[in-house]
Amino acid sequence: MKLIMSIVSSDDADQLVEALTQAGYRATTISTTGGFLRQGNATIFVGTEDENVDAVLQLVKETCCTRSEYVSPLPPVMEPGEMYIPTPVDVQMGGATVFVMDVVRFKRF
Ligand code: 2BA
Ligand code: 2BA
Repeated sequence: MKLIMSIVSSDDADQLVEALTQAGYRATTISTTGGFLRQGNATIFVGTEDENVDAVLQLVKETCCTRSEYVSPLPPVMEPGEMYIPTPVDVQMGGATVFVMDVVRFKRF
């Protein structure tokens, strides 16, 4: 068994969970925050048998399309008198960062 952890844009999360549940997979969503942009994203966990992993990854790929956006990262912690001029950076939004992990034990009580 594998645990598939997909970090996706909050905008794509509902659609992905819908696609997963319609295809018969079970999923859990938690609200998360990216370390770089410090904006909300969503992390979706799917526990499933090894042979389903590729199909789940395909659903993630189809649902979470990549788009490019200019955004300003949050300002760093400043000393008094220091000035911060925000420089927007071009980042790829959407898409998905996916980790597939081995499940040592799966229990339901
Ligand atoms: P964030 O950390 O908020 O990053 C958002 C996007 O900003 C990243 O998209 C990437 O395009 C850009 N970015 C991040 N760190 C950067 C840096 N040091 N310099 C320049 N650009 C940078 P993704 O790579 O698609 O990542 C989307 C979100 O997935 C991340 O949000 C983070 O929450 C998570 N993530 C990505 N890689 C991860 C990893 N190796 N471990 C844990 N979480 C990860
Ligand atoms: P939910 O997805 O909201 O599911 C609540 C309950 O609905 C489940 O209880 C199960 O009894 C039923 N259920 C869910 N999906 C089903 C399906 N495709 N067919 C038939 N019945 C279904 P639990 O199995 O005790 O799960 C409780 C919560 O644990 C789930 O909430 C979900 O958040 C998480 N979960 C369970 N199995 C998971 C898995 N394989 N991967 C990720 N999260 C899982």
